[in-house]
Amino acid sequence: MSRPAEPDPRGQVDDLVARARAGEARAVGRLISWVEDATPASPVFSQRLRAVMAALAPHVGHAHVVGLTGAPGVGKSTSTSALVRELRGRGRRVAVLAIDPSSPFSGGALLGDRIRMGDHALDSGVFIRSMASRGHLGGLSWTTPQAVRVLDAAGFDVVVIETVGVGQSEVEIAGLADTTVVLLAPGMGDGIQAAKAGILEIGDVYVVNKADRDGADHVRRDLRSMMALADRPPEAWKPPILKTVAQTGEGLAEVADVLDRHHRRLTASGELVRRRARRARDEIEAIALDDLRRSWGRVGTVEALDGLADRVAAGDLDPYAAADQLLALAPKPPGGGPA
Ligand SMILES: Nc1nc2c(ncn2[C@@H]2O[C@H](COP(=O)(O)OP(=O)(O)OP(=O)(O)O)[C@@H](O)[C@H]2O)c(=O)[nH]1
Ligand SMILES: [Mg+2]
Repeated sequence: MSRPAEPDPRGQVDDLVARARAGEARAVGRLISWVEDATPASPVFSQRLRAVMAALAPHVGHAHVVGLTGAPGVGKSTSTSALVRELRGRGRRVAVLAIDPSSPFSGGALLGDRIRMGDHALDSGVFIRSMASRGHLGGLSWTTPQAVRVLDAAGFDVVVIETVGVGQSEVEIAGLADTTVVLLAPGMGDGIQAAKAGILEIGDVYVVNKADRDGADHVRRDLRSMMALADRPPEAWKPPILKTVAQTGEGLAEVADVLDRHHRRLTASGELVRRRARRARDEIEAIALDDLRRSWGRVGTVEALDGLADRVAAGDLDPYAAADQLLALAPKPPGGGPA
């Protein structure tokens, strides 16, 4: 990865975006690297990111963003690979972002994923990228939505975000995706575990994988009875519970069908637009708060915050008045719009 001394001129960004849109995988990969590089507070990289995002903006909104989550070992990577094969058979261009929220490094699991994904290595209609989450804001890095933007603008019909369901990451992925697929498997904690993890609220589609093993029907029954307790308006989407054997691809055609059906439903009801606006809202907020925090660093507000904290702790000042003082220290945002 090259580290330029100054931001790339706008022309270079436009050229790269044009090449990405023409289907050049290297250009897509480069843009995602730029997105990742921008995470540490660096004015040079973040200025470049701004230029990239401005160039992409007119081209986003086409891709169906599918989040796929589930406990470690349920078969997410195997399922993703099988789903990619199914969607390719239907002529779709598919991108996969495999996010590892558990560590800032790409570990052994991701290496294993790469081998499994190797099936698609020579297919230009498939783009696969592993991203280590830096846990910048919450479990999933906020670079994820930016990477999705790159893939969307590059013309992929489906973008699959695959992440292991630990902690908050599955809730966050549901916030990023148009359609959230929750994967389960027999012998992995089953339904009770599911209820605990709060996955009953996030799934648009449930898939019981490893249906070749004993207990898959039991998991499905458990899930179905728990979902029956949920309060849903009669016209609401009822999350289907499918069964698959990801290793052989069995059941993946049904998964692809249901994904299409959900996408059509979201589009027709206007929910797609609402979900995307909600997502954009979160993104704007994250970027603005991040900028604010960084600007505090620049004007020495961290020291001021320490001082204010001491005074609040001593009962000398109330936290609201302290927050007002802190905000008053932040420099005003540039008035001229994006650079
Ligand atoms: N019997 C059976 N095994 C499967 C099936 N799908 C996946 N597996 C196996 O289950 C293991 C885990 O599969 P992965 O696809 O790596 O699961 P994962 O959810 O991506 O795992 P992590 O990335 O570690 O969270 C592998 O040994 C797979 O070969 C299936 O349908 N049936
Ligand atoms: Mg995996």
